[in-house]
Amino acid sequence: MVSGIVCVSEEVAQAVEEGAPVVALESTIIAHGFPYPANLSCAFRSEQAARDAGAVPATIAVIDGVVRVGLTRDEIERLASDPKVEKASTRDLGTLVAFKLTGATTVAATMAVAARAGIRIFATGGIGGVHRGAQISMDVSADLEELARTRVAVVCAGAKSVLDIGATLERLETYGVPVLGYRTDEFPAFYARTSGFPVSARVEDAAAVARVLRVRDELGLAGGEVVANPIDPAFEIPAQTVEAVVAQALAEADNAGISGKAITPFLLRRIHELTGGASERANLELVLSNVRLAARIAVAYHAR
Ligand code: PSU
Ligand code: MN
Repeated sequence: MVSGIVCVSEEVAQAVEEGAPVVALESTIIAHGFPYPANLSCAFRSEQAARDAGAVPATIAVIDGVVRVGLTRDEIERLASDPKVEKASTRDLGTLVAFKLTGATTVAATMAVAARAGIRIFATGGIGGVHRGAQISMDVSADLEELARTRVAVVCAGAKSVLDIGATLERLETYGVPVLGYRTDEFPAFYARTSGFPVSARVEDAAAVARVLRVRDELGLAGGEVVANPIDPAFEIPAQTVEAVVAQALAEADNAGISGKAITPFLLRRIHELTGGASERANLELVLSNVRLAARIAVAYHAR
């Protein structure tokens, strides 16, 4: 227990205490990122991938009003199968705990909790960002605000092209968040390896990322880092294919009047439905690849 309302599993608490490698994992991806039972398999395989690469996985969620870092199998099953589980961003943490509710944490909320528990590295699929049309809707994910203030590195496959990727990168630059391209000069677009936009720096291995994190710690810089890891070419879906599907999903969301926190889950679900198995497979593989990289970064970061 970090406090009466944050419960860290024994395994994670011991690893943090010893300065051993730990990788935080989010739970919105479980509750709202994949259909059941693919979500369950993604969650369990992610935890195993972290272990296989030498790090302790710390999946984060709010369960019946308790902020949990490191979940049991039953808790993960519940997040995967209970449709009533809410999507929880940073703003929701207070109410979920105060009112004893259950929520699956987004990148933003997971970062906030990970930092509180002393975890420096986090793996996910894709980050939220500036939505297309944000000039009017002002829909910008709280993930970017959290990256601006919370010192946790987020290993991801970039951002989905449902977002305005150029504007997302501009906002990260404004916030002083480095975007480190893992063996790439271009920011990846989730299913596709390229987006046409440059990263702020290229890194060749996990040790280089760990060095950057340590320097940023030492300089006392606020905020996190984005580590952008392009999807394996074997699972990549061509940008034009994705674009057509995204355009259709966005039009449907618009027609159905869907907005706010519901838009991302809606778009993810429609993209999965419209591309059949391909996008689900790609999504799973890129998550696992991100977890493996995050674990290697954690191992390098904690080796002193
Ligand atoms: N992007 C994905 N898969 C996801 C998400 C984003 O490719 O599952 C989830 C993450 O939890 C992310 C959240 O933090 O959506 C962003 O939601 P919003 O745009 O409402 O902030
Ligand atoms: Mn939003």
